[in-house]
Amino acid sequence: MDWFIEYYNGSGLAVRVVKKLAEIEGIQKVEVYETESLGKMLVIDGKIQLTEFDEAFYHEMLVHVPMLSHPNPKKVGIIGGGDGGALREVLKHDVSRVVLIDIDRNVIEFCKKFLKIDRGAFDDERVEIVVSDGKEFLKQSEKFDVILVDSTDPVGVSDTLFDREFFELARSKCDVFCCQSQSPLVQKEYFKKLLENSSVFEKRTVFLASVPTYPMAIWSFILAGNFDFAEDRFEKIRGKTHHYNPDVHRAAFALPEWMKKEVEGCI
Ligand code: AG3
Repeated sequence: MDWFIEYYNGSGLAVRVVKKLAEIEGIQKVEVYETESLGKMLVIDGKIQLTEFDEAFYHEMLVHVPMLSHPNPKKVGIIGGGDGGALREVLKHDVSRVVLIDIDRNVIEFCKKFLKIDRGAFDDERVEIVVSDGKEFLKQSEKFDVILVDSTDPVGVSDTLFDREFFELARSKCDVFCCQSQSPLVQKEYFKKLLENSSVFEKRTVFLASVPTYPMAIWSFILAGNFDFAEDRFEKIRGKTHHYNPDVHRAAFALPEWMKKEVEGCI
């Protein structure tokens, strides 16, 4: 058996793989592996995007924190997220329309076929799939109650989702916004860039989640716009989550001292 290794800055994560299930190269290199102990694993351009072992930790936090911070989210936009994990979580809410905008058709088709973590979400009648650059899409799109950004690292095709112009557009197109904002430990420059550019929102904050297969296991998210935690609405999704609950939601906003120093002056 081989080891798949993702290297960070002088450290990394090794995952033993049983076999490669599929690979395709288009605008990104997309690989799906069967691993020895973490289930299936999606890798894009050499970077681990998810494993079945802990994808719920990430997707549930990216989705339920903002969804329960909006009073009544009916229309949701997901930028990126071609694996369908975030889409699956959004559909647990009482939504009427979800548009998923991913730039890479291969990711969507591949994940549908080999990963299947969407658990049928792609076929839900409330869902529309758009293959497009997220920023270009927003320039002409309708308004959403909630916009979520489930992107890859800001190298290559995701780059446009990290600049100020993108955040300005996003602000004009939703009430509540949430994006993944990388590892605050080993990807500080990405995190800082997002923090700075998201300042176009009057109100914004950072929360954290443990995602063991992401760089250094601590992942950050930015929540922005007109958000306010409506805890009572958890009743609607109670029993449907693996990771998320209101205690975890509240705790995610508690930042350790080193992190407070990182965001000091920005938030
Ligand atoms: N995208 C955010 C994780 C990026 C991980 N980066 C890395 N391993 N260098 C997750 C997409 C899953 N829907």
